[in-house]
Amino acid sequence: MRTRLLVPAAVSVGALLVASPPALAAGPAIQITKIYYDSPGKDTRSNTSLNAEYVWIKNTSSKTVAVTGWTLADASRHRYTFPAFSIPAGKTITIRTGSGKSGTSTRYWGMGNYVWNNDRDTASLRNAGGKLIDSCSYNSTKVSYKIC
Ligand SMILES: [Ca+2]
Repeated sequence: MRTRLLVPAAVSVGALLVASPPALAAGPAIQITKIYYDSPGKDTRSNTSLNAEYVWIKNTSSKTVAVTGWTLADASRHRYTFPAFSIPAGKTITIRTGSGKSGTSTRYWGMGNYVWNNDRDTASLRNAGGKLIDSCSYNSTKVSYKIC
């Protein structure tokens, strides 16, 4: 009886070892995929201009992921905190700097000034426990956005 119980356990361990390498290679399930940091035209601080600054966050996994309490921050510690919110499998959401009506695909930070520096900055995505999930840095004035 003891021997028969050990067999399924050994099979499970083997299955986990086989499944692990592709999961690690894929990176975090929730990723920062783009930062549009230098909104077009002059930085007039109009709401339209503020909202032309944005970050894309994608759920690259095959499952809905709850991001309630997660934060997106720049290097100067401006911080957006997600309310009760989930990102469906494979979907990308946009976090815009200015004000607007937040929905399932676009969230508005509600800032009255720009968050993302036009030359260099780092975006950090942390879970509700403060663990770093993903980050993306840029350092260029030649382009207006960074594909992460
Ligand atoms: Ca900017």
